[in-house]
Amino acid sequence: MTTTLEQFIVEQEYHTEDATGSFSKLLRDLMLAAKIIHREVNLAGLANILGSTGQTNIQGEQVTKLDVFANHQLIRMLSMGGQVCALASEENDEVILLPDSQGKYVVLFDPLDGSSNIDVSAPIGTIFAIYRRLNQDAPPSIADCLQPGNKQIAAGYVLYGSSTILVYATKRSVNGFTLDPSLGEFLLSHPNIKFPQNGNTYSVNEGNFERFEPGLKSFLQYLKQEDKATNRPYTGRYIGTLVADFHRNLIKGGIYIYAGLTKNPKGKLRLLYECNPLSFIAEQAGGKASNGNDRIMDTIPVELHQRTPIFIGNAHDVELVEQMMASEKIVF
Ligand code: AHM
Ligand code: MG
Repeated sequence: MTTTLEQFIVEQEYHTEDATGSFSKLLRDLMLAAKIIHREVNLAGLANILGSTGQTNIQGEQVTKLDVFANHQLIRMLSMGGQVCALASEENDEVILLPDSQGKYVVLFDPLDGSSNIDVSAPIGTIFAIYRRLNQDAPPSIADCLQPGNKQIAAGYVLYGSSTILVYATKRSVNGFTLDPSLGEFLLSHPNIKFPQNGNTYSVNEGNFERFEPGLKSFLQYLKQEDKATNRPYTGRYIGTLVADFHRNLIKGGIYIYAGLTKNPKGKLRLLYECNPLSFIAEQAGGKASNGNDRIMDTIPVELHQRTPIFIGNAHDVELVEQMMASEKIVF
């Protein structure tokens, strides 16, 4: 039997205490934004939407036309939908507060992850994290957006790849829904996702090898050695779109790494928009996410666009790299 995302959401709502429909409505708003972004992504190359806007964002990165489009769609859908009181986007300098909203939720997102892959028709994605509003009786504030990842109630991503898949996690389970373009519906294709235990993929930008700390270099060398019992050598796969690399490793088993570098100890990826939501999904799927020392989701955010190193994937791989880095510890 085929289950649509819509049916799945209604079914889940039935099992939750929040039976007011507010959370389901929020998910529907996200789903609609995802379909609109999917449509535009599939036109990239035909419509005049490739390339840069000529501007840079708060992170100093080039902003592409599709970044702007995706960001605009998400902000529009979520702020019009009435279920959120605050939003934060990787592409906006400041939080977006909706003081007149009675919305119970807060959404943080990376509208288009992997922007540098747009112009080469490689996979890109959208990542989102959902939190509860801190105080229903007070106006929303930046504090609503600076909650630690362990307060997430749900998280997900949409991967615009060979097909478009929406993976969505709650504390109950992680499920994947593939978009059937002929129906315009996301259909349940990957129920109850768990990291396979025998995966042996590693994903890291090895161009940075000389900038890695010694323990990480040792770990990468270890992965390349021959040993049948531990499935080594591992296979190296790196697309350069976090969502796509994470998704492959979630389905096949493995580890994704974006470490601190000698000149850049916090690495590149953003805690609130990229690392927290994927960490939530990883843990619900039986995996682990660490900054090299501690659980990513226990980090207390101090600023909106804060970065963190990330080691995410199968628990045994993440634990091993943590151990190897601890035994050859250096402080950048
Ligand atoms: P962004 O496109 O949202 O700015 O995300 C940053 C991207 C990630 O998707 C990807 O994993 C990483 O940057 C790749 O960085 P690098 O080119 O340094 O390997
Ligand atoms: Mg990103």
